[in-house]
Amino acid sequence: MSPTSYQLLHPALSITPSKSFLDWECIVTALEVYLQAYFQKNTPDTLELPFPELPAGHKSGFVSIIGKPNAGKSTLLNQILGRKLSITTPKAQTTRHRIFGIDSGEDYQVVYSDTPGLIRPRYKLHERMMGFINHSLEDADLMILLIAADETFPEDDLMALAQKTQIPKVLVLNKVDAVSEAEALSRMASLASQVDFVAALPVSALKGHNVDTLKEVILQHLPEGPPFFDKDQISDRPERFFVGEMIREQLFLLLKDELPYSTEVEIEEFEEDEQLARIHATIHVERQSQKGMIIGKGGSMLKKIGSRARPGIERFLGVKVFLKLYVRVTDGWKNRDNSLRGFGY
Ligand SMILES: Nc1nc2c(ncn2[C@@H]2O[C@H](COP(=O)(O)OP(=O)(O)OP(=O)(O)O)[C@@H](O)[C@H]2O)c(=O)[nH]1
Ligand SMILES: [Mg+2]
Repeated sequence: MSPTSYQLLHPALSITPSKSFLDWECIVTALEVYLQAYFQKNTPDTLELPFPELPAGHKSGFVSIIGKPNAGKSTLLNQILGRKLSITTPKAQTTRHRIFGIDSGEDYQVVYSDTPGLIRPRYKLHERMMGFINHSLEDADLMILLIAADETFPEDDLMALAQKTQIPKVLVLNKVDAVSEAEALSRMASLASQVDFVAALPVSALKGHNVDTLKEVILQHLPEGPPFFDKDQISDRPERFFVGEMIREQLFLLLKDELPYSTEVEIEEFEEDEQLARIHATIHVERQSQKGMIIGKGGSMLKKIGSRARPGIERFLGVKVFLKLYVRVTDGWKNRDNSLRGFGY
């Protein structure tokens, strides 16, 4: 992974193409020009060094959390961060994007990617979701292969993905609280024999068991390097993204059967001051017949969605929230390029 925010040279420093790159005189002159310009721009009280002071041995890297739907990837990310960032529900395919969760300490920064669960795509939204998994692996330094100990479906595609991914891999067997010790051990042994892992450990993401050990193991396998983001930054996504996710979480928790999979949330208005956030959000559905189900009798379901989502949004933003929800039919959005692009897929 090459950090774009820590490029070695300022863009202003360019060497005229007519000169040879081995023309040291030219390089030295260009450096002098750059340094003069740099120090002129930065008077002593605004001077910022291009490289911040870092403790010796500072580590950093990108870690992708990969697994099947419902394995507990988002729960693990939240547990690692010590706060709720990614939404989690008992329904599969809750996460649809790649979401950065940034864990920083004095001498490290780990940028975790929560990803959608690996499935065989059935429509364009699925294709985009699977694209996010591949994309997250392209620039990762390490892969966490997260497998639920109580999962009974075959994991062949996941193991194949792990086998062809040429970065260090850590096997994490999650939900060990839901199975016996003997079951967990035999599952670990069978999975560990299929792929070359640098480490393997059982965890309970829900209860937090072994998560601190996992963090230590990850740091051991990351390279030394500077942070990629400000140390107080928690994600790459804006607040409004997480607000949309928290509304979508309620759709997954409250709506039955396949209906949540036909919904998408779009934040239309987001105004926040020190006391209040005014948020208008539209819930898109695929068909007219689904609109009534979201609204419910006399608007009861829509009201329930709003009142269940609001406390979490208030905790997240730290202010009171005025939330207005609308429902709109966006014909077959899951399979339309334009709609998907508009929704950030
Ligand atoms: N018993 C138990 N349940 C867990 C554990 N970790 C997660 N879960 C539950 O498993 C369900 C799925 O968790 P998520 O974190 O949403 O799973 P995910 O892998 O992100 O799922 P997708 O986003 O759909 O791919 C939720 O109901 C969690 O509470 C665990 O360690 N033990
Ligand atoms: Mg998830």
